[in-house]
Parts: sequence; structure tokens; C-alpha cells
Amino acid sequence: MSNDEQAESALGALDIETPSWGYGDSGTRFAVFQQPGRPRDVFERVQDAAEVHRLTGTAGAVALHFPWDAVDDPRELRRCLDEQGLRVGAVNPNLFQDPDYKLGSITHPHERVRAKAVEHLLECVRIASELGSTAQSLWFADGTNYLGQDDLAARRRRLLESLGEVYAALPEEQELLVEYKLFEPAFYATDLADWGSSLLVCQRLGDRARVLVDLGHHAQGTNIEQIVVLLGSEGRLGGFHFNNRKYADDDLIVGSVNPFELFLIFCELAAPGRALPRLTIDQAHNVEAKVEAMVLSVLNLQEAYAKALLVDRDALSAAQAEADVLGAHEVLLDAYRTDVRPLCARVRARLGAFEDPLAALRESRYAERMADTRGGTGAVAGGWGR
Ligand code: LRH
Ligand code: MN
Repeated sequence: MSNDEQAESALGALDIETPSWGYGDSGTRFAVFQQPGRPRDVFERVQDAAEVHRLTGTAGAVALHFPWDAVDDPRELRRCLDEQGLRVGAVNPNLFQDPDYKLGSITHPHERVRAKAVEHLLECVRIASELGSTAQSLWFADGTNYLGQDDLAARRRRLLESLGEVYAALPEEQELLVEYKLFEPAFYATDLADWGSSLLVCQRLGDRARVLVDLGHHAQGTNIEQIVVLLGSEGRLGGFHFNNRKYADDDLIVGSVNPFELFLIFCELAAPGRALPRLTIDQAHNVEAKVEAMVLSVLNLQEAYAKALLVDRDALSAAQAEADVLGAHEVLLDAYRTDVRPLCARVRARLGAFEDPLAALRESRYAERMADTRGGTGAVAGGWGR
């Protein structure tokens, strides 16, 4: 099979999870600008996700967030996902909005609050079993704002103890994905601030605990593709939250600020013998059209992966073996500079999706039709996730 044919088959197997919360209201601390036609509940968020998959062909799963996506009868949600031709992705608990968690959740000084947090995590394990999800995607806002505010070593002990209870209750088919973030909402010390603190926790918990890398959660200048190699070589690279940033956790469209970094990350993911981890988008579309933003995000991921698949690995290893510094660098540049749009269009067509999904979306007038059927803005109070 030629390199192009290998690339086409690998690309056809690309499997991206879009986030239910990426379709709903989102904003910054300054404002949430509701958009006409925005989904009013999880069923309409799944409908939007299905439209993205229909157009792109490789977005067949939806990551869910609880309680934002909570329903009375999970079987109804599972039925809706099935009818829309989608699979349930990772389940994301929410321990960052309840007032009880102001000073922390699983690290909180008070046992009552930690028990409440652990109970929510166990409830999400049950929901995942009912929906057929195989992953708990854990992000904790836990941290402090002032030195001395709390005993950092004690917080770490509480974190390990709390997650130990959850891991012990985890059914065989589920795994824990432990996400880290340098700062925000905590502005002095975040309890899981970097890949190292997350990896150490995963190694303490067990084999079914792996690290989740959110592209927006690093200090400026961090070499994320090197973290990918390191976690991969430890067998602890559990998944990604794809987005892009210029400054902090901006949650912009993946590949929209630094497409070369995204290419380099996929160069490491697509290296021979490596299986792709869970690939989830985690973005907030505060001013841009949300479904179009998600379609463009999936296209950017398809193209970054396609370019990485076209890297001439033999030439690269040969140049590296000969210590031909720029020769090796230019092998990657050659792949990066390849126009892979025709290849991606061919693969989408073969998957029964669209060669030009953005044109198809606009021609379908999906956004306008949703604005007509779902109404304008302002009906439901704004605020994240709803
Ligand atoms: C935290 C985060 C986390 C999600 C949230 C929506 O910044 O990346 O993954 O729960 O965004
Ligand atoms: Mn994230």
C-alpha cells in the first residue's frame, strides 16, 4: 500500500469526540453572548453534533458534561444518540460551579465537601455505565489563591484519598482521564497544575488512570509534543482536549492560532506503532457560529493528521541517523507544506460525508433553520453549559 493509500485508510478511521458544551452558551467572565438557534437542551446539542458528523464523517462521538447534560431517564439520551448515529464519548463530572466547592472539591479541607464531591464522581460512573461510556474525564478547578491559604501537602493527600475511592469503584470497562491545568480559576496553586502532577496521581491510582492533555492548559512556550512523547512512552497518554490559544486557556478553534504545533503533535501521535488516544475537542465559541466552528475544528484536525501521516518516516530516520539536522527538519516541512485538502475531501466522500463541509453547511442553511425552530436568544438565562 502506498503512503497516500495508508494515509487515506488511517484518516478514514479518525474518530473525534465533539463536546456537548461546545454547542451551548459559553463566554467569559465579562459576558455570555447567546446565539439565535442555540440548542436549549442536551437533545438539541446532540442534534448539532450529528450535523457536524454528517458533514465531516469523523466526529462520531459526543463528550458529555454533568449536570449540564443531565436528563431524568438516561435511556432516552442513549436512544437519542443511537437515532442520531452517534456514540457517547467521555463523561465529564462538574466540580467547579457548586458554591460548596469554592475552596476545593476532592481537596477541600472539610470532609463533608470531599464526600459530596466523591459522591458526584461516583454518580458520573453510574451514568457512564447507563450510557455505555468508557471514560471519566476529570478536571478539577481545585487550588488556592493565596500562599498560606491551605496546606498544599494535605490537599494532595486528600486528592489521592478521594480519587482512590473513585478508582476502587470503577467498573472494568471504564478508565479515568486526569486533566491538568496550570492556573484558573485558582491563581496561586492549582492542585493538578501540570503533566507531572497528573502522571504521578495516575501511577498511584492504577493502570486505568491516564493523563489528559488540554492544549490550552500549559505555560507559554511549553513543548506540548514532547509531553505527548513522554506520556506515550509511559503508556499514560489517555486523551486530548483539542483547542488553541494565543495567551491562556482561550479555548479557540483548534489549529486556528498555531497549526504547526498541531501538526507536530500529530507527527508524534501518528508515529509508526502508536495507537491514537481519545481525541476530544474542548472549545468555547463565544463570538463565532458554533456549529460552523465545530465543523472547521474537525477539518483542521483531519488536515493536521493527514499531513502527519504523509511524513516520509524512512527519510526522517535516515536524516536523524546521519545527524543531518536540517535534512530531518525539512522532511517534516515537506509534509507540513503538502496541500492535503484533496486527500481529506476524497476520504470524507468515501465515508459518505461532504467534500466541502463548510460550503454544504452554509448551503443547508442549518443555522438559519435552527434559529427558526429553536427561537432567538434570551429565553433561557445564559451561563456556561446551558
Ligand atoms: C477546564 C476545561 C475542562 C472542562 C471545561 C469545560 O478549563 O478544559 O476540560 O470541563 O474546560
Ligand atoms: Mn479541557
